[in-house]
Amino acid sequence: MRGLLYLCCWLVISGEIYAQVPESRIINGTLASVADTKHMVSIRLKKNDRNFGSGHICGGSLIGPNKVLTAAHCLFNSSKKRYRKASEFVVVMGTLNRFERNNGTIVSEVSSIAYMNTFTTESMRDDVGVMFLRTGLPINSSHPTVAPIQLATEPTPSGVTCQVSGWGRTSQSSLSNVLLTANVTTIRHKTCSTIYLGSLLPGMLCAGQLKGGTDSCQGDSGGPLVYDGRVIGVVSWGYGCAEAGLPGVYADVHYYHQWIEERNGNSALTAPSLTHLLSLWFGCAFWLWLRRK
Ligand code: 4AZ
Repeated sequence: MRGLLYLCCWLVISGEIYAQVPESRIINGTLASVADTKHMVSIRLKKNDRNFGSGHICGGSLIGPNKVLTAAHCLFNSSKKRYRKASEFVVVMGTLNRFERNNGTIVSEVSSIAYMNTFTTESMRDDVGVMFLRTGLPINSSHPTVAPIQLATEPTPSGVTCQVSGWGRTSQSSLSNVLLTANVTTIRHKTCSTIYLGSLLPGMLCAGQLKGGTDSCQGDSGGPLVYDGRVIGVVSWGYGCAEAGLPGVYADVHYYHQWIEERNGNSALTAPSLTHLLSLWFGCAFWLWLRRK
């Protein structure tokens, strides 16, 4: 009983420290290979990317020529408590070093975004989103360093080794310049529920190493967890990073695959812009004026 009390105190205190000094890292990763990470994209805020590479906020996975899978929380501006506009982002793919831009690098504007509208930052429930690119992968031509990855078609077994990749924080407590990959093991939902008590919801998948030391972290969010050549998870949250007994939590791609597949970028739910509405209004007014008696 006493032990449990100490554990709770420790969790709360270290949580407070973590909240103030984000101590995070794709921890214990190795340099990624192009062959294994052609689907990896860097999601950036345009306003911070004037120095190419410095606007990186999240990872994502190319899942179609123009379609990127990421986390809903990557699309959310938590200080303004609203989702960002598609025009605030730029997506970069095809280079391992996020500051490098060469013949293989694709830099794309974002035409639209979609997110599960049940996502909340408090619960991290349904942390899934997609982005549609203006300049995606050229059709009918193979690209040396960019290729989409397929979604998981079956639930992932527990106890299997997967790879998580990203430009997220390293042990130096800053973002990584180069893409890193780490091996993590999937953990049974039931086991992980006892670790995270009420916080582990359906649609969440845990992976890590129970001894700690290897994990995804801040800046890796939205990025892929890959098993058997398919994306099975989206980096979402965790209690700190790489702490022993506290695995990373991922949005379960198989759980959300129908929603992800159904998004197609021409959502009828997209609000018409003010300029569209105004031009429609003036058009009608002009037509009526022409037809006046
Ligand atoms: C984050 O803050 C975050 N250890 C991402 C992943 C993990 C923890 C935190 C998993 O974006």
